[in-house]
Parts: sequence; structure tokens; C-alpha cells
Amino acid sequence: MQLFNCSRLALCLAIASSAVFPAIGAQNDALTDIIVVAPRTRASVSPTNEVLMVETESMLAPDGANMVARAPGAALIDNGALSGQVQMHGLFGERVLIRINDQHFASGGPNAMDPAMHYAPNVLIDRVEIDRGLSPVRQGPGLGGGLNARLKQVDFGSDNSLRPQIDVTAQYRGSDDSLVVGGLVGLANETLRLGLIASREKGDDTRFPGGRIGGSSFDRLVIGGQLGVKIGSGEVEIEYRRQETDPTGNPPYAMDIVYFHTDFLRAGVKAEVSDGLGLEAHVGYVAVRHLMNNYDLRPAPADVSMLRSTSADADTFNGEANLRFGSDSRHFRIGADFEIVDKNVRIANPRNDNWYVTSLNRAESDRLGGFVEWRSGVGQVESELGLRVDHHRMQAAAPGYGSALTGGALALAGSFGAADRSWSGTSVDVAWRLWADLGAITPRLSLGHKTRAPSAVERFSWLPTEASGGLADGNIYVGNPQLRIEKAWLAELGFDWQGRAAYVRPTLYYRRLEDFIQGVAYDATPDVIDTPVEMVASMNGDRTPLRFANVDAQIYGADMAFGARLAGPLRVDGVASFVRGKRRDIHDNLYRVAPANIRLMLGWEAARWGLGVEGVAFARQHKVSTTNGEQPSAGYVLASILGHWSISNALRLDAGVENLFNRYYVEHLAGYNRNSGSDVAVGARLPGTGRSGFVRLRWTLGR
Ligand SMILES: [Cu+2]
Repeated sequence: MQLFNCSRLALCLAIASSAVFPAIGAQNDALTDIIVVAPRTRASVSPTNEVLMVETESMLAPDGANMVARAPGAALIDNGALSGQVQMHGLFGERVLIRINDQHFASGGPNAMDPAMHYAPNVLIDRVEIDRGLSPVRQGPGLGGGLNARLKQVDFGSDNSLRPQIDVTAQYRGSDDSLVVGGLVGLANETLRLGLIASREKGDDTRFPGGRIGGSSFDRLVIGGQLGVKIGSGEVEIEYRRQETDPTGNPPYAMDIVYFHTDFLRAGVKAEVSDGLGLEAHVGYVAVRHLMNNYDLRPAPADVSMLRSTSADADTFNGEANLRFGSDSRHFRIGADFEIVDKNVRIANPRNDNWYVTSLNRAESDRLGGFVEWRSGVGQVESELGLRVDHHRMQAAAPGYGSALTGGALALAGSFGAADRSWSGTSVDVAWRLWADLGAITPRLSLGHKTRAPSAVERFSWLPTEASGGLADGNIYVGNPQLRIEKAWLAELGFDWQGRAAYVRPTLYYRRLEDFIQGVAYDATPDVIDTPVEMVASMNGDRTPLRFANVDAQIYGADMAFGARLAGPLRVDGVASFVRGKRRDIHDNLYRVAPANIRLMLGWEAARWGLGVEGVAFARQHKVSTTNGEQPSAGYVLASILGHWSISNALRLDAGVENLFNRYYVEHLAGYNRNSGSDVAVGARLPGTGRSGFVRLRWTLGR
């Protein structure tokens, strides 16, 4: 994945000095921190603090999570080619509020084999809008920052004649022999936009210096349609997408994806009802159907009683409406939203119809929320202050199981069935962002109190399994129905400075976490098998299971984007990130936190072509979590090279070589291998891609 960024990235990192984005420095809105944009033949980006145009490695891997991981303070939690999670400022999983085309939804897999970005193939992403420290309250509750991946969409035309719009990309990558094709075709005039979106991605096992990563292949299809109609001062929009992920490997998990069949539907209106009164309302529905097993993409267990085939589903129904009183930059906004999620997980043995058990049975959660936001300013200081309150309810049905289930698991099912399996609670979020446009320098400050309600897995996992929402630490976990809501206090301070030939954008942050949910030793006598949970866990290979509990922790860090024009078309750009996460109640570190890292890009940007080299350095990570049994990792340095050529205004060619010196390296955030049919030892961290070339062609028309 480590490839060189080309000068086009460099150019775009340079933001305000770049003629490509004249508006960005001037209209600093600070409502979105960073926008990551897919490479294009023609640039057009809305105002923001920071634009990262991503050209290379991030686009090579199929998932959008790789693309986001290049932003300052971000990193990639690698759980499989299509199962990458975004880490932002040390937080990942459901703690980062991720939306696709503004739509929030629940992951279907109990181990997040389909984290939100699973549904955002790189080839379909137009841009990703990142709120790095703090997401605005109108977007819902969420412990940390958030991001919205916008897939390619047909734009309204400028007059009433219908004209075609095309934006199609094809890519070949050597390291996994993958072929990716996808994009958008559509028709639009000034009042109608109609589009079809589709992609197909297929790759073989990834190669590293030393062999193949067994069971790391992938296969994914997306098709969808979009329609927008302007009526008066309003717009009605409707969108549908279907995603079919076929067998795809997850070496850090005990199973691999057999399929995800997922449907997305979203419809809504946006209107300027009158001068100074705006209305937005949307409803959405997402249905995930999933199957995984431990024998198709990896050697099957010799003991047939250990064959597992697990089905899982998740349905999310949500909606929101808000009214804006005032202009874009001076207003009150009030809104309400709801979300209803229904999840099921059924573990079965494919050879024994009487052996099955529902580890999550009709786990239902619903949330009803309301918010107010006040956008104001005094002198040169701009402010956005938001408050939201949510009421949460959760419940789960008694477990279902087959007649072959015996022993400890049967006893645990009985006691969970007899226990109180409902919970309700209220959360309060406050987010306050302040910034000032002082010409070349824009200071910014965010203060907030943010929350996250525990997931169904954390709350209702009565059966000791490895389901943990994607931690992939090899531990067996059980939930706790009485978990409290996680809370975070955040302070983030930074500035954006833009000179004539250089820029620097540093950020410092501190996040104090209360009731942070983390695995802790199951009881006071770990490794002494004296409870039914420890009995079942030890039979499944973990004598020291963990239970989800509320603990105290803190995360702090700093990151920075910077760059300078050196001479003529030669420029240098970089991104550096540092983050530290630790418990406050005991002496331990937080699990799976990115090591310090820096990227330096040296680029030459001519009118129709560009060439760049990139160096990436990751420090070792020895601040690891003892509780989670996390292994330390060594640092490494990688180099890549790449170029691009605009063949015409419509056609652009990118090509390059990643990991130029074919270095063997291991990313700290990569998972530990669980697949025995691999050139990687079981239990070892999964290595990064070896030297690999790629070529990509993008054709745009009418856009
Ligand atoms: Cu799964």
C-alpha cells in the first residue's frame, strides 16, 4: 500500500497558494476539516481547511479506508482487503461517525467484516469530508471525529438540454493481480439528474517479499441508481445501491467472508422554503445479509465438529429533519432524528443441523434525538455551537439453539434468557468550534463533550466468542447488559498558515475518556477456570477471556500537514502524525494505536504530466496494550514512485511502483494471521505488500 504520491497530491496539499483552488483559503469555513479527493482530470472542490488529493497507494487498495488513512491524524486498521477501518486520532470502529452519501447505518458482521467503508469502493468515491476531532452534533452522536464518503454523483446541468456525464476508471495492480473497473454514467439538465453507478473489483492473494498472504483475495460488485429533481427552490433526491461482496479473505479473523448482500435506499428533500429558511429531511434504510465460514478460504479444521458457518444480518432504518433559520453563516438550526437497528447472529455447524446457536437474537436498538446549532460570529471570530440530546433503548431476545448444543454454552444460554435483557439511557453531546480568518493565518479551537452508546455486541454477547466489533486481538469476549454510555471531553487547538510559497497546518488535541468500553479480565482470578464463561472460552481456545467494561482512558496527540514550493514546478509536501492512548485507571496503553509516522513527497508538476517520489517512515510501537495481549512492532521506511499524464482533457493515465525496494515490513495496525494456508506464520502480524506496479486510466466526459 505504500506508494508515492505524485506531485498532483503535492499541488493540492498546497491549497490556498494553488490556482486550482482559489476559493479555499478565502472561504475558510472550518465546518469540515479535511476533504480527501479522488484524482480527476479537472479539479473542483468546495471550500474547506484542507484538501488532500490522493493519487497513489491509497487508490491502489480497493477500500476507501486506505484513502482516508493518508490524512493527518488518520490511520488504517487492516482487517482484510475489504474490511479496513478508519482510525482517527486514535479512535476507530463505531467511535468514528462514518456515513456514505450522508447515510449512517449499522455494520452487519459482529466483527465488522463490513465496517462502513466496506461500502465505499475507492473507484466510486468522489471525495471524503473529514471532521477530524469533533463531528458537528447535527450528524448524530459519536465519540470522536467523523467522515462522510461521497460517491460519484451526476451534477445538475446549466440549461434545460439533457447532456451525458461519464466518469469511469479502470485499474490493474500487480501485487494482488487485481482488476478494478467502475464509475458513473448519467444524464442531466438544470432540473433533472439521473445516474447509474457500478463497480466490479476482483483481486487474488496479496504478495509480500516472502510469499503470499493466504486467503487475502477479494471480490466485490456495486450497482446503483440515483435521481435528483429540482422543483422550485427545492430538490428531491432518491438513491438506491446494491452491493454484493463475494468470497473475500479476512486473515486476522477466525472466519472469512462468504458474502455480504447489502441494499441501501435513501430519499429526501432539501429546500429554501423562503429567504432565510431552509429545510432538509431524509429517510434511509439499509439491509445487510451476511455469511462467513472457517473453511472456504482457509484450510478447514480437521475436527468436523469445529466447522463453523455463521450468518448475520442488520437492518437500519433512520431519518432526520432540520430547519435552518438564517443565512448559511449566521443561523439557528433545529433538528430531530431517529435510528432503529435490528441485528441477528446465528452460528451453525454445516455438518450438524442440530448444532446452532444465536449469539445475538433480535438485538434491537433505537435512538431518538434532537439538536440545536447556533452559527454566529463576533468580530473576526466565527463560531458554531451545537447541543444534542438522545434517548437510547436496547433489548435482545432470549437465545435460540439446536438440540446438539450442550454443556456450558447451554447453561449460559439459559441464564442469559432468564436475565434482564433491556437497557435505556440518555446522552448529551456538545460541540463548539471556533475559528478566525486573519488573512494568512487561521487559528482554530474545538471544545466538546461527545458520547457513544455501546453496541449490541458489547452489550449482549452472552456466548464467549471472538466477536468484538473488529478488534481482531484473538481474545474471546463476553458482553455486559449494564454497560454505560461512553463519554469524551475534547479540546483541540491548531492553526492553518499559508504563506506565498509554503504552508503549515498543525493540530494539538487532548481527549479525556470516561466509561470508555474496553475488554478487562473476566473475573478476579483470570486463568483459573471457575466460571461457566471461562469454561466455554477455554474450550474454544482462550483460557483468559475478556469482558467488556467501562474504564477511564485518555488520548492525546499532534499532527501536521506542511509543504513548500522549492523551485519552479518542484515542491515538497508532508504529513506527520503522533498519537498516544492510555488507560487512566490502570497502568496500560490503549490497543491498536498508530505509531508516529511521517510522509514526505517530492513532486515535479508540469502542465500535462507529473512525477513524484514519496518516502514514508513509521516509528516502532512499543506502547502496546497488555490487557489485549498486543505485540510491539518495529519501525520501517518505504519508498515509492509514480507519475501521471493527462493524455487529453478527458483521459488521464496514472502509473507507478509501490514499495520500490521490495522491503519486508509489518504495519503495526495490521492484524495477526489466523489462516494456516499462508506463507505467513499463524499468530504473526500480516506483512505489507511487496514491490508492485500499477496502471490506472480514467475517462471523464461532461464533468
Ligand atoms: Cu463476518
